[in-house]
Amino acid sequence: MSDDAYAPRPEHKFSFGLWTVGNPGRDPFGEPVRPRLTPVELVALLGEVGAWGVNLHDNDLVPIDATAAERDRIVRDFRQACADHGLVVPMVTTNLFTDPAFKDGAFTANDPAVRALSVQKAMGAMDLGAELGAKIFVMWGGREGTETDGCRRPDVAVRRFREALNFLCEYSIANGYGYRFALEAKPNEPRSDIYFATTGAYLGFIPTLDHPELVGVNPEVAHEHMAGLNMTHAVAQAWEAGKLFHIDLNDQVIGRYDQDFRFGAANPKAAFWLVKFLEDVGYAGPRHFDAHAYRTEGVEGVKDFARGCMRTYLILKEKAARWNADPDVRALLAGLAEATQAAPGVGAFSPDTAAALKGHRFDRAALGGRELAYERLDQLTTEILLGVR
Ligand code: GLT
Ligand code: MN
Ligand code: MN
Repeated sequence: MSDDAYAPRPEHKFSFGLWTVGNPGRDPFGEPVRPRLTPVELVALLGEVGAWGVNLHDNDLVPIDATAAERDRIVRDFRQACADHGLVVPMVTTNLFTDPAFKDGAFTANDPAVRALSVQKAMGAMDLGAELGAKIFVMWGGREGTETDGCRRPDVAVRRFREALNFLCEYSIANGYGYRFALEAKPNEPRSDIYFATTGAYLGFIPTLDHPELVGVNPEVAHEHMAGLNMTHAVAQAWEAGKLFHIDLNDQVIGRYDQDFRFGAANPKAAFWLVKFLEDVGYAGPRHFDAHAYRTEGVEGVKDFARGCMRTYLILKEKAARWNADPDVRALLAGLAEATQAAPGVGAFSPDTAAALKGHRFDRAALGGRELAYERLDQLTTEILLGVR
């Protein structure tokens, strides 16, 4: 086991939500196909497959109607299970989408009582997470959206979301919790349209908050793909802005239903570019797999699913190192970085640099005629991925 190059180790920071390995296989057309494991049993399963962390919604662990005494007993048993199986709780979140009270959204709902309940529930989840040692608080606004835009003006929803988040940032500060909030975008499902449909939308929203330094994003592969977008580009923009606070790894075919497939299952090349980016820049946060096993699987299949997510990540990490070291790839990249004709640099603006640049005569036809060899570059990538290089 330990000489397996693709065996998960704690330093890889692989985590799973209780709701991922705990997914019983219900879909809109069919009943559950797997037994519902308890949180303690799920921790044991994650320990068995070699995960490092377990994430949760408040109600994945504590039922929404639990008494204070029940809550305390459940939390005590869960902490003990985490200690027994060597798991940490890096991230928590709150479920603001399952209960019918949230059918019109939570922080953005029209009823002020629903908005207040949502903030109250989020505070409770923050208390719970702090008790479990979590420092990342994910916010996925699954019900923050519409079927008919007659119900509210969308800019009002943005303001309501800001007000709630500002309140919760202050709550974290007042209690010394040290949370970093990670906003997770999704374009649709379960609402017809969800506000802040993409990671880019959240990156534009964060600077308008009272504590932008506490707030970043949690991009998810499937959610960017549902919007027809390039996940690696979204992640790169978040990273470059210092806002990649968490990441949800899974897979999704563009144009299909909300699939939440095992990481790399549908688009291995896109997964490769993503892993390569995360490893090249030295992303040091959790690698969270927000996915679930096919509905054909039982408990053993759930373990296969979880092991597969981590194993694929580590295989792609090895392929990325191979790509970076490949002499033909390196030669192509070095050639591409070379200027083919003398030209003034751009650099910092000054009247002199601007004048030099305006006066320079470029051989534009030569620039347009240059062959870039991206076909060869991509074929080399494909051959590395297919294992013949
Ligand atoms: C839900 C959703 C995920 C979110 C989770 C956090 S819950 O399963 O599909 O993408 O990350 O609330
Ligand atoms: Mn999802
Ligand atoms: Mn997610």
